[in-house]
Amino acid sequence: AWKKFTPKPFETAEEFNAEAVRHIETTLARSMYNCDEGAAYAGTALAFRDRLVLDWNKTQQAQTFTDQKRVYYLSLEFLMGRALDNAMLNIGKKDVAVKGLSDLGFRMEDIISQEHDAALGNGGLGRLAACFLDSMASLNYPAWGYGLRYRYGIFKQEIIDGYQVEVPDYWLDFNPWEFARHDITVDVQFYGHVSKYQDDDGKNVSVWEGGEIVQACAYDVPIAGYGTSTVNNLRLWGSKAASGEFDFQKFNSGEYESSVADQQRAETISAVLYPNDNLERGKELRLKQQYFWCAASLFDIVRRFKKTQRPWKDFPNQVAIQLNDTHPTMAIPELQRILIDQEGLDWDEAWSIVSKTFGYTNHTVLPEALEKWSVPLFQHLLPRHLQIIYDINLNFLQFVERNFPKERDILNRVSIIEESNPKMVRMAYLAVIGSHKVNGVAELHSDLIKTTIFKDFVKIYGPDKFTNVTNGITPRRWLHQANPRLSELIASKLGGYDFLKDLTLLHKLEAYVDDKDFRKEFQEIKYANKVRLAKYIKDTLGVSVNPSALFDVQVKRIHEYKRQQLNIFGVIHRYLAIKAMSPEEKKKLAPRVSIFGGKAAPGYWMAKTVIHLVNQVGKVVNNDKDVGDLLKVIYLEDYNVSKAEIICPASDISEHISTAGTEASGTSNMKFVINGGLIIGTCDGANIEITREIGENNIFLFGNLAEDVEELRHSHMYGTYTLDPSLAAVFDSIQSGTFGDAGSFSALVNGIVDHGDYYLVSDDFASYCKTQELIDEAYRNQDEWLTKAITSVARMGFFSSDRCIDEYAEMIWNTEPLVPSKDE
Ligand code: 26M
Repeated sequence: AWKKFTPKPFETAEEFNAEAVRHIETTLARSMYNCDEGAAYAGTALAFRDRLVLDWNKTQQAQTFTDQKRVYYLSLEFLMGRALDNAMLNIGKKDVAVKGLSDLGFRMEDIISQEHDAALGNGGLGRLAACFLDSMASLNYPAWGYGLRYRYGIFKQEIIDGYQVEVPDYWLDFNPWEFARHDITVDVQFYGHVSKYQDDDGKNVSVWEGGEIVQACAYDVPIAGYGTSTVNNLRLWGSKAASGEFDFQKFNSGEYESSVADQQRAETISAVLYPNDNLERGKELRLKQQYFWCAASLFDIVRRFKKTQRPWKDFPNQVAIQLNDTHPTMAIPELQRILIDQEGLDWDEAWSIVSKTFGYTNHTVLPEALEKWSVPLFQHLLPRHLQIIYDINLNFLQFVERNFPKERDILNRVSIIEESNPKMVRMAYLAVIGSHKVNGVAELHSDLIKTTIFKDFVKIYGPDKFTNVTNGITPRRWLHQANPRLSELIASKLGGYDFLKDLTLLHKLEAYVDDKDFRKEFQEIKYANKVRLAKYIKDTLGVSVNPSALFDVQVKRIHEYKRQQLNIFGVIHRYLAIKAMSPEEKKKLAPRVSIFGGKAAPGYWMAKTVIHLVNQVGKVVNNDKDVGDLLKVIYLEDYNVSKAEIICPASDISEHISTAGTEASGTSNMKFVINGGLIIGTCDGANIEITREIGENNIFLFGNLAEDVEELRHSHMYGTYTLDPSLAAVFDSIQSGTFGDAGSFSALVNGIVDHGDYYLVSDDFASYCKTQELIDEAYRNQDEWLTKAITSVARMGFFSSDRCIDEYAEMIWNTEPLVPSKDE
């Protein structure tokens, strides 16, 4: 028999070093003689990984043994960022490693920054999935993430001559956080045709035959909880040619090249993350990715369930599957297919199981983002699933007809199949019909989906199928890791770090809002974080910014609805005002640094034009002697999770200024406020609930309300439309060539002047500029500003992703935590 392996985890700096050096010399086969920061990172990561893996194995064993209901979070995106600092926080012993590394001549900060970001996501949706994994593990929910193991994450952004250039993100050269499970594979079928047979009992059976097989191979990533020994699993699927398919005959018959080509075609499925965010493009490879991942995940989930030998009716009591947007909607017809074609259940029995298993989270109401797939493409790629979708639709429409016999058009409106040319499968409708709960991600958004895109479905199913779970963020990464000094200050007042597990404890900080020492320390921390960002700006862009200036930050994906154009037009307005000021007037103005960052989808020309404009404005403003320190405009290259961890703690004001009703929630708004920054924002998404929590005196709101947007748009088209005069002056300066070739920006300007100003930039411009002036004024009173910032931090307890996960568990998943036993 095997002897039980008892690990000797390091306790001291010396013991840590011994482990790290052992890994560098043996696991990596490197000599300590030339141990650089990369090797030191690897040694550190592997030393902590050893401790993680033991808890991981125990957690998985305990979950199998108790066999309670598990949650499966299906997401095409997990925007994880770096893992080492998070692993050290969750495992403990970071202090030991800091000491050990310093004995070897390294600084922990440098070692941490050696790691490549795991950037398997576009933006908010992918980062939300990462925060949810952290919270599910920290709260001890038996939960799995399922995703794709992209070889290339979101592209890296370079700014060259003021333009975005995309560079591939090959991130897998050294990744100590994944474990290839070469023994865990699933064969996934594509193309082919469906044949009908009668079985011995005369029952019709459909068989999906022919086509090609691609193999899914599991790569597992441990997800450690904070302050618990629970370590959950994130399973990412990589694609490769199936062994049966990889035709060795071809080798022997001289078709070596075509054989390798087949293999490469299979590997293409998991090669690259689609870089769109809130835009649907209907590409075949994207549908292939979706089905590949859904089929592999469902096979895995069903395989695990079948090991329990329970009857099928128990499936929804053992399995909750959450769909992160419509991207995993194929999981619905796939489970129905498994149950009827492979397990022999009849349709109704199967459908009752399927529709109790899934929950669907919607993240957008933008019509251009709603997924639709053409029926001919579907027919070609997934013929059996198309049949099943038609049957789901038929049953559903018959149900609707019975309940609404007098309504003629409702059937057309709610049909999963859009009767266009070509016909389209509406994935959001399929997701609603196949799920027992549908949720939006902030109150306003959850209300909006009930009155717009899913209005008819509220009538059909009643309002209880629709609910809200307002987004949140993990305080571990976004407070403690990103802002260790602030976290330490809070802990010193609250008597420890319990607030990292129960963020509502922050409310106790309000008692210190007048405490002199506390205020001073709080302010110093903000200043130090700004100094750090200023240094980063100097090092990367060569521009000096004054850390005492007001740092005004907008970092997020570039999208017209998020209105970076409103921000940069406001900056130009400010620039023109400064140019017209007397020296006395200038003295009264608070110096400002306007900081932008974010990626544009590679094919999104309008977004790329905005990036170009910001860079051109920066070039002019930053070199204008009349302006000096009063205004600087910065474009930070390649905004990602790790950069957000530096930027969020360093803002005075951040901008969340979407056209009302368009930003489902937003989550960076929460990250900025919890780090002691204030917000300028519209009444949109989670801004509304942030205002409710922190108080309207502590936020700068402006602009039209969601309920008025439709009418305003209508009046642009059919009424008299006058451009805001200040905005007209901004456009005049752009068009006179102040910021380089005016032609480059004409599409941007004309979209507002001539083409309906869909995002209401002109309607909100005056109120935006006015509010920016209020901010200037408020910033002059540093004492009041500080009070606002501290009060806001104290009132942000609601926005922890731990609260979200408990709400999902209670309202949607019906699951309980599995608290690890002490001796484990
Ligand atoms: C769709 C089709 C093809 C390729 C990519 C996509 C796609 C990818 C990402 C579509 C949407 C994607 O993400 C949308 C997103 O990030 N939504 C954001 O979700 C956050 C978390 O709920 C919210 O806070 C944001 O308001 C919302 O915009």
